[in-house]
Amino acid sequence: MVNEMSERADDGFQHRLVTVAQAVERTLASLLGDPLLPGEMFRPVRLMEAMRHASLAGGKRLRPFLVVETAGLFGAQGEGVLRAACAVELVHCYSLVHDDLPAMDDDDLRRGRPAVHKAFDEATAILAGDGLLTYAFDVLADPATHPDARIRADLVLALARAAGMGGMVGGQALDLAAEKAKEPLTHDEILRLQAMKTGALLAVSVRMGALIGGADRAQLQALEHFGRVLGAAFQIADDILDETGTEEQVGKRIGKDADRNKATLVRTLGLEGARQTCDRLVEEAIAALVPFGERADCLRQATSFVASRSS
Ligand code: GRG
Repeated sequence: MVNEMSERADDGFQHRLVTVAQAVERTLASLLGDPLLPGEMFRPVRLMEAMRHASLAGGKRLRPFLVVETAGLFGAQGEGVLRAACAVELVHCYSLVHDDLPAMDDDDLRRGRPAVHKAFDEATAILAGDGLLTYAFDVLADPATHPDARIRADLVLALARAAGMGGMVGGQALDLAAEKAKEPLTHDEILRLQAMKTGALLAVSVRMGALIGGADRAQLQALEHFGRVLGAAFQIADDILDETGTEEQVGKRIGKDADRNKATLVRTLGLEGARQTCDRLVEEAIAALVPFGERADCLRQATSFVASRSS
C-alpha cells in the first residue's frame, strides 16, 4: 500500500517534471527565436544555431524545475516565473558548452549529442556560451520577468553571485587547479569546490523561486538550507554515477573522474560511504521542507530523484 502510494506520488512528480520541461523548452525556443529585441541590431545565424543546439531539446531541466516549484509554494506561476527559470537554464547550458571545450574538460558528447565545439567549432562554442550567459541577465532584467524592479534586481544579483567567481566559475577554477596540483584536495576542500561548482546554481534556483514568491526571512532561510543540501546530494550522486553509470545512461563520457584522479567524494569516502552520505543529505534536505507541509511534496520527490537518478 505504502509502495503503491509512493509510486503514485512518483508518477505525479515525473509528470510535473516533464510538464515543466516542456514549458521551459517552449519559452527557451521563443527567447532564442529570430525576432530582435529593442536595442539589438542583428542575430547572427550560426551563433544562434549554436546557442539553440546548446540549450534546446535536452537535459532534465532540473534547475528550472526548482525555480518553478519553489515559486509555486507561494502560489506564484506563469510566464514571468518561466522566464526566470529559463535564465538559470541559460547559465547552466553556457557552463556545459564551456566545460566541454578542449581547454577545459574536453568532452565530445553532451546530452547524447555532439558538444557545441564538435557540432560547430571552438570559437563558435566560446561565443555561444558567452551569448547564453549574457542573455540570462537580459531575460531577468526585462520587466516581462517581474513587474517589481527590486525583485528583478534581487534575481540578477542572486544569479550573478551564484554563477561568478565566488560560485560556479570559481568552483571550476578550483577544479582545474586541483587536477594539476601535487597534493590531492582534502575532503573539506572537495566539499567547498562542489558547493561552488555545481551546488551554487541549484541552490540559487531555489532562492530565485523564493524571491519571486515573496518568501519571508524564515522561509527564505529554510529554503536556502534546502537548496544547499540538495546541491550537495546532487553532486555526490554525480560522483557515484561517474563511477557506476554507463555512457548511454548518462549521455556523456563517464569514468573520467577516476581517469584524471579528480577531486570526488567517492575518492575520499569510498562508494559505499558516498552512498550513505547521499542518503543522509536527502533526509536533511527533506527535513528542511517541513514548514511548507504538503505543498512541498514535489520538491521532496525532486530531492529523492536527484539522489537516485541514472542520468
Ligand atoms: C565552464 C564556467 C564553467 C563552469 C563549468 C557546472 C560545470 C562548471 C560544469 C559541468 C560539468 C559537469 C558535468 C559537472 C557535473 C555536474 C553537472 C553540472 C552535471 C550536469 O547537470 P545535469 O545532470 O544535466 O542537471 P542536464 O543535461 O540534465 O541539464
